[in-house]
Amino acid sequence: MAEEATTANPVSDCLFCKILAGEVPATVVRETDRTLAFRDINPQAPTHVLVIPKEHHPNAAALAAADPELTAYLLRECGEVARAEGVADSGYRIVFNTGSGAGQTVFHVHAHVLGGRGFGWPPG
Ligand code: IU
Repeated sequence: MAEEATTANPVSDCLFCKILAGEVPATVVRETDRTLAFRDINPQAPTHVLVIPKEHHPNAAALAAADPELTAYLLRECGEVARAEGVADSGYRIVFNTGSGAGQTVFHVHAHVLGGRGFGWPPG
């Protein structure tokens, strides 16, 4: 890793803020000054990487409302991860579960970048 991950406003009981602080382990695949990308511990596809901003925002809508530029940056990083993982050409899925009813379990916004297999629609 190029530098120690930090957040501007860490939330003490947030799992992903703990990953950013190095307090919880993660397999990091890419890091920039604003984002961290790491492998999901319970992968749902051959490629399953989570991309998070270093700033804590609870979900995608909150991030977009607070910082549209960082939202675009996060999406661009998803594309970079897909390219680095070799799934950009075959197609991949970016998922933001938003709210517990949609399956969100960690309330620090994260994009799931899934690839390496086919995907059905509608999603499960
Ligand atoms: P969700 O969209 O909030 O459900 O996604 C949270 C993800 O975080 C989920 O896929 C977990 O497998 C993943 N995860 C992780 O990668 N590392 C961890 O230490 C924990 C959960 I706890």
